[in-house]
Amino acid sequence: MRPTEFLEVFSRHRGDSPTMVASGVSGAVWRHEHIPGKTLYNSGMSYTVPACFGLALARPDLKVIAIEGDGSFLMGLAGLATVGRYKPPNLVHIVYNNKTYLPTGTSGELTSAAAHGADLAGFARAASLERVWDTEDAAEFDAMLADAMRTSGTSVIVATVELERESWDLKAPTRALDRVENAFEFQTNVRDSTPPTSGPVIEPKVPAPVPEVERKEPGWRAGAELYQALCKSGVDSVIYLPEGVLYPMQVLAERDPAMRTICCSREDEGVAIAGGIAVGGGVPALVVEGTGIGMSALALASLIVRGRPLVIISSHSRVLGVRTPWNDQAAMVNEPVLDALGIPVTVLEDRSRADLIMRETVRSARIFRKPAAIVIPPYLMDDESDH
Ligand SMILES: Cc1ncc(C[n+]2csc(CCOP(=O)(O)OP(=O)(O)O)c2C)c(N)n1
Ligand SMILES: [Mg+2]
Repeated sequence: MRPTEFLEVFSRHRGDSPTMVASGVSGAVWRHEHIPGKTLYNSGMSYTVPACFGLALARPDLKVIAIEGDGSFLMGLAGLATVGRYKPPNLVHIVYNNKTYLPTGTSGELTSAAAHGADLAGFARAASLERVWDTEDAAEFDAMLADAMRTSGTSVIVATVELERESWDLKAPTRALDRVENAFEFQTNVRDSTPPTSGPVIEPKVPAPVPEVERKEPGWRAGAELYQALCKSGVDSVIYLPEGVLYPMQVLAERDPAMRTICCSREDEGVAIAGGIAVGGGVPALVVEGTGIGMSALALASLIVRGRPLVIISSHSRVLGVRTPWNDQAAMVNEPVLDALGIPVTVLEDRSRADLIMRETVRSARIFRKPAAIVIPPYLMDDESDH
């Protein structure tokens, strides 16, 4: 299909659905049919789908659309596996597959793996997604998108689009789009979208009391104390990747039916999921090893630019961090990366201060509309210690 056909089909079916568009394809969607508040542009190469996934979880009353190019899709394969694991019923994932990177304003000759046999729909099926389509035909794309918009489930449509650079000059933009303005417009629009009367009602999450800790392994009593503090702070979503120090907290979050708990496949993708949850009105916490902060600089920068709150709980600090030789990298990249981004950090040196520090960190993240971090040194998880 031609790029203009792709955009025309999308405009006809999108309705009121909030749409995030990845870097690359953003320019085309913006020029063709900018509707203030409905579309978030330049949502990051691999972070668009995770952010839409987070928004879909936080706002089950909305159908959320992600559009990304083949290059972004390939960069985000780990996040695709997470979406396949949870399969939210209200996510439509569209891949604009021109098999190249950056065709606009360039020679358009630098191809992606999609031009060399990588089967994008095959990746989606391998991620255990069931509603996956692949087409080169505009009429088929029309029928598939219509179905995806009216049917419950996570749908993936890989639309192969011709490389036809002239059709990108659709409508000249009247002014450059401001990234911050666009983010706030989008966020306000999502907040003000009222659930349809026939849709599911969103119940506010009330954290259940933490179950008694039956396990005797090291760190479980400490983990329960920290998890209880997290629940009391107002956090309603935990996004984590398993790791040794914070493992008990992560297990307790998984066991708590009142906590929206998501296991991500990469921490940077987890940051983007948390950002989507925040756009949907949730209060997310990222619970990860310091190494994961090292992977997440760009994703965190994106949250800062767009004014999205996030509480980060990350293990290993630069001074109090290193117990074993293999923790050295976590200690090297945790606080230094947070500092470089201007993210405020408190090292929780004593467990008796957990309630206070978590409550106030959540408050700061929400008021400043940006990430705020609590760093957990490993000794804090020693059950027998006074800390
Ligand atoms: C992490 C990262 N690396 C590189 C870029 C620069 N970049 C912006 S758009 C783009 C191409 C994306 O390719 P694709 O998703 O296929 O979209 P297309 O350009 O074909 O529309 C690149 C490499 C970026 N935004 N982020
Ligand atoms: Mg492309």
